[in-house]
Amino acid sequence: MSKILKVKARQVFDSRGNPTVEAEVFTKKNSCFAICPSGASTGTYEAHEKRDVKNKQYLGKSVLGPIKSINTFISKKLVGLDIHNQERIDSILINLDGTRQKSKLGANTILAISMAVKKLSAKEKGVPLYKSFFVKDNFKLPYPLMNIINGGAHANNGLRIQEFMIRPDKAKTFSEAMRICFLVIKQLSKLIKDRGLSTSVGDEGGFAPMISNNNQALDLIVSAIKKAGFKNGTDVCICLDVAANELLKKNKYSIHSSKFISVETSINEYKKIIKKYKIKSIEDPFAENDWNAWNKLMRNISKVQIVGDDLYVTNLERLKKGFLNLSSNAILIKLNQIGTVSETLDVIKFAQTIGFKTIISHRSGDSEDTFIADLAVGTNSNQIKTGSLARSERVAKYNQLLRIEEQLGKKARMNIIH
Ligand code: 2PG
Ligand code: MG
Repeated sequence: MSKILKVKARQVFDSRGNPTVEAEVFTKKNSCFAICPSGASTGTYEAHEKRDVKNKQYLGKSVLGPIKSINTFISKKLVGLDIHNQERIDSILINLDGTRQKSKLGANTILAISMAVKKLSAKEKGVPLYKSFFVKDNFKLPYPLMNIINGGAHANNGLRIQEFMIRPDKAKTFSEAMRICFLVIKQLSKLIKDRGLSTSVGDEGGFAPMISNNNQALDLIVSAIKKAGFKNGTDVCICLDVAANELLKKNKYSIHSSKFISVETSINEYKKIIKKYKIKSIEDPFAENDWNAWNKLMRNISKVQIVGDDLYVTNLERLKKGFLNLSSNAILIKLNQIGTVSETLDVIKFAQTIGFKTIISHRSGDSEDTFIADLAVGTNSNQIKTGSLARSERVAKYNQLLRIEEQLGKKARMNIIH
């Protein structure tokens, strides 16, 4: 047993320059800190992110209230607890809040502590973080879902789809996966420049050229894959995050163009682009309450990974509903959608039991914290979505996975993809 001495929080900044919570937990000999990320295209059912909305010093975005809660009464409640008893600590935090969506204390307040506790427990045991989750051996590296063109709420180019990603399905090692993505991105950069467009990047490090048509973006990616010497659909696969919550109006969607069309017509359009561009994964193809649309899509297509993000918000109850409704075959996992490490692990375990692929994800507002890289390996998650090879807060996660791969040495294996 190793007792918590104190918890200290401070306000730091995320990759969009917004204030966020950093919590540092101390035992007698050690300390660890963790930083909470923040989303832009958030789901209605996500746990609450608490900010000082009335404090105009930081335009209502500061987190001085959450910091104060941690430094005063929350710290007191945790002092003396065993750092290795994550579930007990998390359940105390959940009960201290006592609301369904953690609206009293804020999931950002709670999660920063929960992650710091997990890190410190591993440090006290002298094991790397990835070895402190439920996988104990045969560790596998996740396939990167690299977001190389940004649109939607993450850029201001007018692209309807939020994330255009590549996944290097044929890579045999994580380093090779990185090399393949690197080569495609360099080609894409050239192609964008050749068209006289800007190669500046969006919130997640992907290019954000001023194009407003999905197919134009997809054509660019197909050319980049080819120019890099790979085959689209086998070596490298195109994956999308539509973030369709943002594209819904009166039961109609404007996913494929600015025109709002029915679910049935949207599905037909999906079928066309899946075929034309050999798309292998689509996240949030429809909105968070449109369970029927999700089910229709699942029954109409095959061999495509359908990922629930805003649909499930890393929430066990919603995942169970989606499973019974045949809504998807994969789930995106974001710690701050639910608010504690223990609840996140429960969702991952359940998802894996029902045969869903688990994809660990960053948020569009993120930080140098690399917790999710270890989480992906330590939970045997098939994929990780953490932006492009640009912006240090994104690259930091990939670099951590390279370190883990090196540590595992000959034992390192890639996860299964299909
Ligand atoms: C998403 C995420 C991460 P945000 O929609 O999947 O890419 O974006 O953090 O803005 O919700
Ligand atoms: Mg998403």
